[in-house]
Amino acid sequence: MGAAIPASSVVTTALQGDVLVVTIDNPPVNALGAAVRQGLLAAMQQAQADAAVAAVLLVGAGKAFIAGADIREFGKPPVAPILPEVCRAIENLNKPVVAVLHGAALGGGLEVALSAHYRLALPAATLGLPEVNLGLLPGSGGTQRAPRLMGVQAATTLMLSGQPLKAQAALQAGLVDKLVEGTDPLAAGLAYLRELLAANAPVRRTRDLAIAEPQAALAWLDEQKAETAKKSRGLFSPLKIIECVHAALQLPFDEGMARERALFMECLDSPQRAGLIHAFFAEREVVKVPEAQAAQPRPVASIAVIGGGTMGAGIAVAALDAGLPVTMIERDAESIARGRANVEKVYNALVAKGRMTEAAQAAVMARYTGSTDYADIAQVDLVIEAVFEDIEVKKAVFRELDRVCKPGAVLATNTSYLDIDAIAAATGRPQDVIGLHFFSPANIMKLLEIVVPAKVAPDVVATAFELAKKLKKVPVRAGVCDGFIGNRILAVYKQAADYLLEDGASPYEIDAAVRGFGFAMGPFQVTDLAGGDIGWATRKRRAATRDPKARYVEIADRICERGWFGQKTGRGFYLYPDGARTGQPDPEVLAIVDAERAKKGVTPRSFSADEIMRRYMAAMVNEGANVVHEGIALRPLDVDVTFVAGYGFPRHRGGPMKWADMTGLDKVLADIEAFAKEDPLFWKLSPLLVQLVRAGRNFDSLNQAEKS
Ligand code: 3H9
Repeated sequence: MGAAIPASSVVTTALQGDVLVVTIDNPPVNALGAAVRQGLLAAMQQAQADAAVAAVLLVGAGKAFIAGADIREFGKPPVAPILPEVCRAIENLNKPVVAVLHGAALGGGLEVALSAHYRLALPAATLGLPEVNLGLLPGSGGTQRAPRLMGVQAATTLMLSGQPLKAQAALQAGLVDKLVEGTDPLAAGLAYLRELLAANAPVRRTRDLAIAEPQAALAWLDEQKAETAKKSRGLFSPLKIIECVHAALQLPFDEGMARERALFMECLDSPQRAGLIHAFFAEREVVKVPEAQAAQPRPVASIAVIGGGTMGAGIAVAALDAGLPVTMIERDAESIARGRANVEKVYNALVAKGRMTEAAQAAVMARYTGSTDYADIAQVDLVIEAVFEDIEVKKAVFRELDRVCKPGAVLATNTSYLDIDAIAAATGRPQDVIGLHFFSPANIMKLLEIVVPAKVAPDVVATAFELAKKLKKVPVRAGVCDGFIGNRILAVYKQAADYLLEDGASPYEIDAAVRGFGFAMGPFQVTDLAGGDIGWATRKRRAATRDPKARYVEIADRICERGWFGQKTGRGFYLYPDGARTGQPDPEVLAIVDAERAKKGVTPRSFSADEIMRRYMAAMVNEGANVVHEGIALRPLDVDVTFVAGYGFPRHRGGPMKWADMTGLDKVLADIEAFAKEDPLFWKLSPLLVQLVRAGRNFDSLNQAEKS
């Protein structure tokens, strides 16, 4: 710590009697950027040097204590002092240091608190080490100090889950010393410090504590290692966290810290860190759309859902869970009963699992009304239509809504691919009509595509984004086209998978390659889960408009013709004997595939997992580029969020466009050019991809350009 450190505006100090109050004030969440680290270190030097200081109180201004390291700094050259050094200075101070936690104390923020000698929490505090969610590990002593304070098992679980603890749980776990009522951290902190000083409380360094029952802890940790390797499915940092805790058990504190630092740097350098941090920021950028920034949302205090099928019921549950009253409209008494049963089924399952009480279920269902009469929704603020996917049926519903709904009500359709401009045109108020495309099960899946037709008013778009927040969804703005962002791109890479199948890869090889990349399921498993009949119906509907020159793979049709629709019929691309949920390869399917290849005159060739993924991803990225180029997605990051939140794309790869950036756009382009030699009609380079490669730019440059 040699050179003098400049005073900073983000960390201020003030003497209150003999207590030096050190306030971290770096909105919005007091992240530990370089200036904060410098300020904290300077404050410790000041406290050490000033004889008038008897003790130090660390307090966060605003809503958080400290939400962690400044994530924006990762990947850039480090600026001194690094956080472990700041934490060491706090811990080494010869005067008692108290941290008072009133909001988020996360990651490096909690590590600062663990370096203090005493910790006080207010009820709203949340304490966690969520670094694993960013591909990292706690890198400022968290892996060494948390086990000393709360034991190996609780600390490891905290770090591997990334889930924060509420104040009460943190108190029980030994992470904080005291919990007091109140909302004023400064007053509470000063009162606590006074108590400590009155009692002559000593400096108490976490580093000096011994870890409880080290032998048992070591044995438990070894078990966790195998378990974690299985559960983390290729994730890099969870096993590194275990290694750090091992070091905490087996090495002196300073050596443990050195080990933690080395492993932290490995995580920092990993592509998974880059992917996960991209996903973190992208999820926060997607809400920044022009309409939501320009207009105020309309108030939404009540909702109607038209249609009580699986989708309508899921949407109703999502709205009920957000505390809204819901009226569901159905055709007749029988359909109302079915819709209500679909909603109740969700809550019954929660009650059965002990995750909801019957009284809570009754309270939620009291906000739910079923009706056959559109007049009952005349006063609702927002309507979501979820009826059969047929444009004429939907137009009829919207004409009815136009007739009954109050002026200014938002009229939304949950269509997956129909033309929302045409649906809006069926009403006399197209400015109020918008697409809200939920994903099934709608009460669980995070993604909500907000589809913006030509004539919609900006405040209706803003209302949709506000609703998404209330429903705890991840909203992505999409333009009108067949399939919007997600299903449009899916159709293309599914086609690439079908071509691979006909050219020589088995469905099982393709699914395994896709799982190996990090998806939970491959495309043929997804078809079996969703029901093969759904895609079959779409293909039949589109047969008349299909380009006769385009390659069409009939294998899925052959399978559907046999009534093999996947899990629900016991067989599809896989066999599901006795209602099994995991499929087994089916030799008869392979025979069908062989027969189709023979019919088309295809001599099957083999594809490695890498070759499969190159085609699969190239198709996804190329169509993603088209979607951005046409303005269907605002930015590449909107495509990324769509796939991570709605299509099982591995979060640690950031999304398809981030994957392409990390792979190199020139490489993706060269692949597409090579594939185009076999099938130029399918493999048409996206103009945006060509432009970017020519300019030596990547997709992220478009994300950044939109920000400025
Ligand atoms: C770490 O600490 C590593 C150390 O162990 C070792 C170091 C050596 N940095 O989420 P919100 C921004 S790793 C920079 O919408 P909320 C966020 O982008 C870190 N910026 O609010 C957004 O900006 P904008 C471990 C950050 O109230 C704004 O703050 N910590 C950071 O819904 C508001 O965020 C974490 O992983 C940050 N650390 O939720 C915690 N955090 O307005 C990450 C937020 O421009 N953060 N921003 O879009 C969170 O979980 C939530 O932000 C939090 C607040 C719960 C705190």
